[in-house]
Amino acid sequence: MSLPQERRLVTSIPGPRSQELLARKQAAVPPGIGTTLPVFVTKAGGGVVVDADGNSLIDFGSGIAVTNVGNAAPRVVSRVQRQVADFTHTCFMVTPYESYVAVCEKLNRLTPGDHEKRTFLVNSGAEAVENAVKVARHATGRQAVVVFDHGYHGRTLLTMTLTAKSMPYKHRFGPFAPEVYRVPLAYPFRWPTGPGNCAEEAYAQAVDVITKQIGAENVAAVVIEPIAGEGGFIVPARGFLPRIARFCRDNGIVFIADEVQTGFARTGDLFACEDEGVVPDIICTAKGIAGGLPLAAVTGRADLMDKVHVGGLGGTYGGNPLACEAALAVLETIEAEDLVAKARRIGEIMLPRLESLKERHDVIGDVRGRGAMIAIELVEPGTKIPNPTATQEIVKRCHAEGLVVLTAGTYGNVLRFLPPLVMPEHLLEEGLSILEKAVSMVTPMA
Ligand code: PLZ
Repeated sequence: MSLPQERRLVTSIPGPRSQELLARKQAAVPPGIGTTLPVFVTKAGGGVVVDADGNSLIDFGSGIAVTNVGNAAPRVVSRVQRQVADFTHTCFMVTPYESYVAVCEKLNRLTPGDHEKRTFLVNSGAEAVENAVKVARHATGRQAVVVFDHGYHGRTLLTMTLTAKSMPYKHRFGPFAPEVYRVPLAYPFRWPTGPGNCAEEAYAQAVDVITKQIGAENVAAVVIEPIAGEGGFIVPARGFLPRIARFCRDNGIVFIADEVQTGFARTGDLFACEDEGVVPDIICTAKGIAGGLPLAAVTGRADLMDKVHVGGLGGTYGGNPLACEAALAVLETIEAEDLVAKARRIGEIMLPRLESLKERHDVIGDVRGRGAMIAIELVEPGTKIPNPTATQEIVKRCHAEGLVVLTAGTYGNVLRFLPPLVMPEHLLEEGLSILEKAVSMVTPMA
């Protein structure tokens, strides 16, 4: 790793050069494109991002769960460099190339289930989810799509409709796509009768809506994140996902796992569905798949995928050769560096420290997550009332100290941690110390 793996602050955050660039951004880019932390990046790698003022920040965001293998990861860089000099694009649908096929073969082999599969490649997570729904509708001849409370699936018309949260994703962007129905998610921390019966009760309620309000025979697909990402890193109560998957199987409904955020070793398994042995009919992947190059994939049962007529799927850039080379490098890196184990180790370091922080500060209502996908949910002390104000204050302090952290959650009260899986442990520990200090400054000890 060529970049020094250290936190180093040489200006305030953001520094003068970043502030100048921010002013240019504000004049050139609409405010609809937000900024979490206005430092302009010049280099990144391992566990750090370096900004235009020479500050080196600890990265607990991975560009929203993308750079699992690290930024500018060596294998990604060398494969992409070779490819960019050979050819940059032909369009796979015009004149194909091997790397696209190799990525599809690997995903067919590595995704859950040993049934026969097919994969095709697109550009973004939203595009993958949207295509998965197209395949499910085509294959079943049905139209309804079932999604969950707190779900996030993208910003296109269909995926924005599938997304639960109005502000900022849907507000004044309607009318929305038809035939989308929402059912409860087994959210243990907020389940009215407590976490104990959450899986069973949420499942019963979901099935009630599906069978009584929609009609199971009208449902093409159920789309679910095995851990809800933008919705607040909600790990569904154990047993919920397998029950939903079985209901789908029994009713001819295509079970689509949106693993856009959870995929590629992030949760301590290659895919999050593996944790409960759930085998989706279709799995959507993106983000971590190509180390930062834009790529996404739809992998599904061959009998479903093969139903779509010749030419019914595609796009100009889907499976761009640079992105495919990057994906092959990512898969090599995950294996060679055992990033599944690294993700687990990150969880083993983070969870106990966060649990002990929760003991000391009752502003933390819940600590949750798996592997390197970890979050804390902030509440008004002694209650479950969401505390977005404290969340923002903690984030501000972390940013000022050179720790990149992101928020999430339907109520804007979740701090989420997504370190690159190659993060050196001393930076992980240092990042946690910054967070602990920020929490204690915002909320005195209980
Ligand atoms: N499905 C589960 O997490 C993207 C959104 C960032 P795209 N999440 C980050 C933002 O605010 O736009 C995401 C996801 C899940 C689908 C998507 C969509 O993936 O690559 O952003 O289209």
